[in-house]
Amino acid sequence: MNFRDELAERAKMVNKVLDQFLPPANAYPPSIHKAVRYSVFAGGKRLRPILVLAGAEAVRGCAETVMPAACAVELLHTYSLVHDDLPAMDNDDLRRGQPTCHKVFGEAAAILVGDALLTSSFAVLAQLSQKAGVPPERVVRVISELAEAAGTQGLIGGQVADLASEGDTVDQDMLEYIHTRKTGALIRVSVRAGAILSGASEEQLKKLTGYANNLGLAFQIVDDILDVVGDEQVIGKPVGSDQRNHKATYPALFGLDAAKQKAAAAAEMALASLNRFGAEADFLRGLVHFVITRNQ
Ligand code: GRG
Repeated sequence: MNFRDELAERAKMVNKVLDQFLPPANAYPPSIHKAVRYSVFAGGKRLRPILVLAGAEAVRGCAETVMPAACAVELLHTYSLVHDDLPAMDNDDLRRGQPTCHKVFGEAAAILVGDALLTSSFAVLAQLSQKAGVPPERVVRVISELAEAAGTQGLIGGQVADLASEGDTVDQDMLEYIHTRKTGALIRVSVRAGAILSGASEEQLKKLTGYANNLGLAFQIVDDILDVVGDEQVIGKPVGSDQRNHKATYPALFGLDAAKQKAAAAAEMALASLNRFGAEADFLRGLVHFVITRNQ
């Protein structure tokens, strides 16, 4: 199986388990469950859950065991997208190639969908010990790291800084502040979660954190580049929205060519972080190539 097929296969496995975790669309009250399912299954690459699985494999853990954590991260990620699209934030009409949650179900529903996804993310994680037999101290550590990644010094902090700097000229320090939190925090905790739940040593975690930081940076730069040169049909959202919204991006600050070079350099650093790992980290290596060459 080639790498892209393998990715698609893993995304399919994640979707199957997500489907089992979420209440059926007709569970009472159906309006919220329909809207939750709409947002989760509207598409999406499933990069973060795939990183959880690959993080586990890199330390010779079992992907199946950490699957609930993979789903938990995707639920939390989807919450952030639903809330980010709201009129009070980015006011976007399209996400993952589909009308955004608030466009279909209304604003109140979209706020509640985000709240429900965030809450269920932690509920799913908390079951890991009982259902998959993972030592409780590992589960608690991951719950704590995920909460931190999602909080005011992670995702929310990055979002606040991003919203506050709209229309301003942003320097490199602020750009990095925003992206290490908005994008980096969740990517980092994904890789770490898989590894922590599988009993990684602190030395392994350090290397995997270096990998994830650089992968997150490469991912964000490519995201910014796609907003300039991407195909709207493929990326599933309007091209040029960063520029229209005066967003801080790598191409805006450094130019397109320098942004591409920075993405390539971050990809190299991500690969270098895996030097001491053997074939068990090959999927993480493949993901670097995927992130740097993706068109969506
Ligand atoms: C509302 C707390 C809060 C945070 C919102 C997610 C986010 C923060 C903003 C969305 C805009 C954006 C460009 C964020 C950077 C992270 C990012 C590139 C998200 C999109 O991730 P993909 O491409 O999405 O993995 P899919 O749809 O494939 O899951």
